[in-house]
Parts: sequence; C-alpha cells; structure tokens
Amino acid sequence: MKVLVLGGDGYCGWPTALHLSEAGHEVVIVDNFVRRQIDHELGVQSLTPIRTLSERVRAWKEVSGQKIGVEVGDLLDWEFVAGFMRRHRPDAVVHFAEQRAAPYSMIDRAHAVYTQHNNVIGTLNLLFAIRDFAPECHLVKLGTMGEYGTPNIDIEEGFIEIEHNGRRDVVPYPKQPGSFYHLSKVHDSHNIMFACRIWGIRSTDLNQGVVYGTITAQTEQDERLINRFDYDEVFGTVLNRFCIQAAVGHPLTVYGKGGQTRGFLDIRDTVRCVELAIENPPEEGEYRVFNQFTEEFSVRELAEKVVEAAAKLGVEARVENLPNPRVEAEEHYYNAKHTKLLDLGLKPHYLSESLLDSLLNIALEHRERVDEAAILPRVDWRGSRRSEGEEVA
Ligand code: NAD
Ligand code: USQ
Repeated sequence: MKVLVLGGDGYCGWPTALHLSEAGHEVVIVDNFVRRQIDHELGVQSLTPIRTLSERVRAWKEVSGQKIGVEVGDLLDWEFVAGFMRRHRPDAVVHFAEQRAAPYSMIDRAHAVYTQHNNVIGTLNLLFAIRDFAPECHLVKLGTMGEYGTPNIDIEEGFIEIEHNGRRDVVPYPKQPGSFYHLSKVHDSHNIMFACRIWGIRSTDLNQGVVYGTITAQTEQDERLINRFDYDEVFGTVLNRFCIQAAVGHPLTVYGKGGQTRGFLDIRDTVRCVELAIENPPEEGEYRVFNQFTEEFSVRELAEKVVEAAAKLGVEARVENLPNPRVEAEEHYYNAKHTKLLDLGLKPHYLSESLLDSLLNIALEHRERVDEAAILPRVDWRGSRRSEGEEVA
C-alpha cells in the first residue's frame, strides 16, 4: 500500500515509517520540523542525538534498500496539503502531525491557541484533501486516551450504549479531557466523525495511551536511525522521564499523591497497532475508535518499578512527591477497555524488567547530554507563572 506518515520525523512517526517500510509498504513522510524548532524555543534537546530527516532517510536506504519519500511542509498550508494528496493519492494516511504536549498547551494563551489551531485546522485541511483527492483513502488518526479523562465508570472504546427516559442509543463516550492539548484531540474526533458521516470517508481514531521506550527493531539497526527520547518537563512522558531522572541521580518527580492512573504502551506496540489498523481498514463511511494501550499503571507504581530496576543496576533512586502542577484527580477509579487491537492480533510487549533495564542503560549512556534544569515542572495548570511575551526557557 502507499502510506503517507504525517509527522514522520517525530517520536512515534519515525519508527512507524521505518516499520511500515520494512513491512513492504511504500512510505512517504510529511513533516514541517516544528518539533525540532520547539526544542530550540524551550532550550531542550532529545536525550538521544537524532539525525536530520534527510540523513535518516539516506541511512535507511543504505541499511534496508528501501526508499522513504519526504514532503516538507505545514498541514496548515492548504496548497501544500492539496498538492501532496493529489500527487500521491495514498491508500492510507497516518496522522501523527500535531502539537502533542499537554504542558506546552498550558504555558499561556498563545501556546493554547497555537496547539488548537495547529491540530484542529491541520486535521480539517486533511479531511477536505481526502474528500477531494483520495476519497477511498483510510485516515488513521492518532487520538489519545486522555480524551475520556478519568470518569468514575468503565471507559469503552469510543462509544457507549445508554438508556435515557426509556429509549436506548449508542453515542460517543463522554469526553472530559485535562488540558487544551487533550481538548484539541476531542475537537478532531468530532470533525472526523462528522466527515465520515457526511462524505463517506473511512477513519480509525487511535486513542493512544502514554508511550514509553525509544527502540524498535528498525531504529536499532544503525545509529543514524536512532529515535528521539524526550525527558524535559514539557515533552518528556512520565516513564521515560523517571528513567532519566534515576540515571542522573535526580529524585523521581511524582506529581501529587501519584495515584493518577493511565493506559501505557511500548513504542514497539505503537508501530504494530498502526500497521494492524492499516491492514484492516474500516468500511466506507465508517468512523471507529480503538483504545491503543496495553497496561494500566499509576504514576506511583511506575516510580516504584524504576527504583527497583535501578537498584539492580547499582543505581540508587528515590521518589519525591512534588506539589502537582496539573489539575487532575490524584486517586481515582480507572478501568478502560482495550480489546479491539488485541482482536486484530496485537501481541503486546508488556513492561518488564529487561525493558526498564535497557531504558536505564540508554539513559546512563547519554547521561552527559541531560540538562537537569529541564527536569522540574514549571508549567502550572492553575495559571501559568509565565506571562505572555515572557521567555519560555
Ligand atoms: P512529536 O512531537 O514527536 O511528533 C509530531 C511530529 O509532527 C513532529 O515531527 C512535528 O514536526 C510534526 N508536526 C506537527 N505539526 C505539524 C504541522 N502542522 N505540519 C507538519 N508537521 C507537523 O509527537 P509524538 O510523540 O510522535 O506524537 C505523535 C502523535 O501521537 C501526536 O498526535 C500525539 O498526540 C499522539 N500521541 C502521542 C503519545 C506519546 O506518548 N508520545 C501518546 C498518545 C498519543
Ligand atoms: N507525571 C508525573 N510526573 C512527571 C510527569 C508526569 O507524576 O514527571 C504524571 C502527570 O501528572 C500525569 C501522568 O504522569 O498524571 C502522565 O503524564 P505524561 O506527561 O506522561 O503524559 P500526558 O501529559 O498525559 O501526555 C502524553 C503525551 C500525549 C498523549 C498522552 C496520552 O505527551 O501526547 O496524548 O500521553 S494519555 O495520557 O493517555 O492521554
């Protein structure tokens, strides 16, 4: 199949592009490198020394013999989006190309507006381009488990059957997201579902949990294929951050009580889930939702696991409960369904000691690149300490 990977220079997109290329698909990456620019804005960098996209793609050609195409541009630019959709007429588009950090969206008004504009309008442009130039194309869209929030009832996969005043219907599951970023995904979901209904587009919304890890079978084939690994307060996700904190002797930053529970998955499962979605497309006009995670953990449990794994490597790590910079429930019920990808054949990589070992070892290997000043949280949900125009870094 011909597959476009939008956001293919990012943390999930790059290993997905490699995985799909190895599986025999014709892959084209679309990216505007805004993520690399945001590193400059925040004064941070990936723990791992990532290469430019042109070097990455050249290295992949050398290693695998497979060519990955590249289209550089912004999804907000309609002429650009229309142009690449008209030229490629893909069978599937995998859409990772959004601003994805909750803290970034909560810095101030400008960052909230940027996030929702970039994400919602980029997706809207894509929907019109699919309608006009590739109506058969399957849109595989990255959503997030955070769209649901933490309700006091079981979370279903996208839809819930309810009875109201004696009548029954199946309706979208209620959304109670926890940041302007997570809200942007809710807005996307509504727009995509509407486009499927009125134009007959087919789409899979992958409500992905928090991703951990950095290595896949393809990225470890050559050091030039290395994936990014963020650990800073804005883009670092929690387990990746804990591993780096342990490696540099920084206390593990559990926010509040640490009972916050989320769905998690290994990046090796991210790439496989996308492949499964592509290989099993929905019907014309169908909008479906898969909850894409493999295990649930509280933040406290994750910290305990990292402390244990570090001790086995002779590294002494300790936990520090910080005042929570976010507004979120710190102890709550959490039970989310996630059977649809398993039904399609997903064989999960569960969080194991050996994975924690390898993550800690990567963190130890690149320890000298860690800027400890980037670790402590500074973005505050209750009203940023940063006023507009003030330096972010
Ligand atoms: P990332 O920031 O590493 O990658 C996103 C890529 O998209 C970057 O390379 C960026 O330059 C590009 N991009 C952003 N806006 C663009 C635009 N307007 N035009 C063209 N390119 C643009 O993020 P990631 O961690 O790889 O996440 C990818 C997707 O998966 C996001 O949609 C995110 O919401 C979702 N997701 C990520 C996680 C996670 O833990 N990382 C979990 C759940 C869902
Ligand atoms: N947390 C800590 N300490 C830290 C960092 C985070 O306790 O040092 C806590 C947070 O308060 C939160 C939980 O860990 O309760 C998860 O935070 P996170 O930063 O790892 O993840 P989150 O902000 O939810 O966002 C990430 C990705 C985002 C994706 C989301 C999936 O950045 O793109 O959508 O995970 S989900 O959480 O399922 O919505």
